[in-house]
Amino acid sequence: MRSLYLLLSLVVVAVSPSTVPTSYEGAQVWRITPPTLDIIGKIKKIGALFELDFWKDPSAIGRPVDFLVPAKKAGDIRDFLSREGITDYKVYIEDVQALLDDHKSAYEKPRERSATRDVSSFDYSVYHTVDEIYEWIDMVDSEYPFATKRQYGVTYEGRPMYVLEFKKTSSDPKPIIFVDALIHCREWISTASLLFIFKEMLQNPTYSHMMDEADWYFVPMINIDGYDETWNGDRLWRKTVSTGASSLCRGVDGNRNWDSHWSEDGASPLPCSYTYHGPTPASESEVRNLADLILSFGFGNISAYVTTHSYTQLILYPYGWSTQLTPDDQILNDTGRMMSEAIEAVHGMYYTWGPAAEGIYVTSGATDDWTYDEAGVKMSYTFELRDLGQYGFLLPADQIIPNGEEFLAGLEVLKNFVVDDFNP
Ligand code: 0X9
Ligand code: ZN
Repeated sequence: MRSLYLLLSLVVVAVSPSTVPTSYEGAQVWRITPPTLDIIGKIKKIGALFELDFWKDPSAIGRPVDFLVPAKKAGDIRDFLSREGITDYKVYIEDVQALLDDHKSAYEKPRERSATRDVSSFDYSVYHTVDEIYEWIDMVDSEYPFATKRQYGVTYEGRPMYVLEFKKTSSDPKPIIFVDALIHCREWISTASLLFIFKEMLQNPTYSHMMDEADWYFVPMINIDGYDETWNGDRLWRKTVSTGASSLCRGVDGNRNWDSHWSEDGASPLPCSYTYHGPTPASESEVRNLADLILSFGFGNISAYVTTHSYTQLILYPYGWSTQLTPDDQILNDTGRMMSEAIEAVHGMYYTWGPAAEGIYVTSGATDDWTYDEAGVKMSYTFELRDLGQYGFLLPADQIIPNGEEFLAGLEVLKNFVVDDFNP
């Protein structure tokens, strides 16, 4: 009886949304830079065994792997590493909870100051809650006649999902550029930097050509339920919050759930995994509704798609599911390099570019492979924004604007390419 009660309470804990902030007391982030394929294999084994949250998955020789080590697993992981002969690892983030506390106090204080409510006075140097971002969407919609908010669905928990359309009148057709953020809800910089970027496009005369020459569609928050969870429960939540009927753990990795080589390599069939691909392709309303919205433009009618993540400063393009290259590899590579150069010229930050499976690791069911193959978007990119791991997902708010400035320079290059390439 006692064990049945224990089991039931475990199930309740595992599937119910957090009501108190998740504690990371004693947790650390460790980094291993694997020198051999054998060590990469061993790291993967440790990951599966300890159900690790990889902040950066094992990929290639010499590429750092970051993972969260909860206090209660630290001893066992250390023993396992030493048994496997892995001694060369370092504690990369010493105290995750202290970093979380710093991060929290930094974003809570200045937010109280932003009292005025319009696009100009909105505070772009801090992170914003779900409701504040909804409010920003409304402000853009009401202040700019060529900006329209459109609802394209509801989330698992019933929140409205919006895309902002920026379509200045013009006698000639213009290329369409689609930008999204926050499919992984802990990657706050993705939305924060894009709010700043779209404000610049709207208000800074230097960037007015961005919306004169292209029509833009912007989804500021894909995984809205998860984002709310990161503000009110677990700051490091990554997945959706859906609950599978037979599952002990909630959530699906949105970037493994797209109907493109779904459930192949680089995605997990295990519901408790951080990279769980879900029960069926596009099982998540967040993915399904966005896919329907993209398809409503018609195959091949979107010129560029940028899905925004963090971290590690990468510009990735298809394919992720295989190391096979696309027929557009050369142009994706050249434009990736030019974006990287433009980004570096702003604040000296270096972004690596390349096909996703080689540039990072094999992943199936990701957004960019789907937009490329299924929606016919030739210029499909995944941006991984700052940093290189010092703060990881807990990037301090004072980096939002600099990160936005460099990302904007990258998007300007992409816009120039699609305008030149446009052939309606
Ligand atoms: O694993 C992911 O989904 C992405 N990294 S993250 O740290 N933001 O979670 C990388 C995806 C790479 N694959 C493709 N772009 N296809
Ligand atoms: Zn991500």
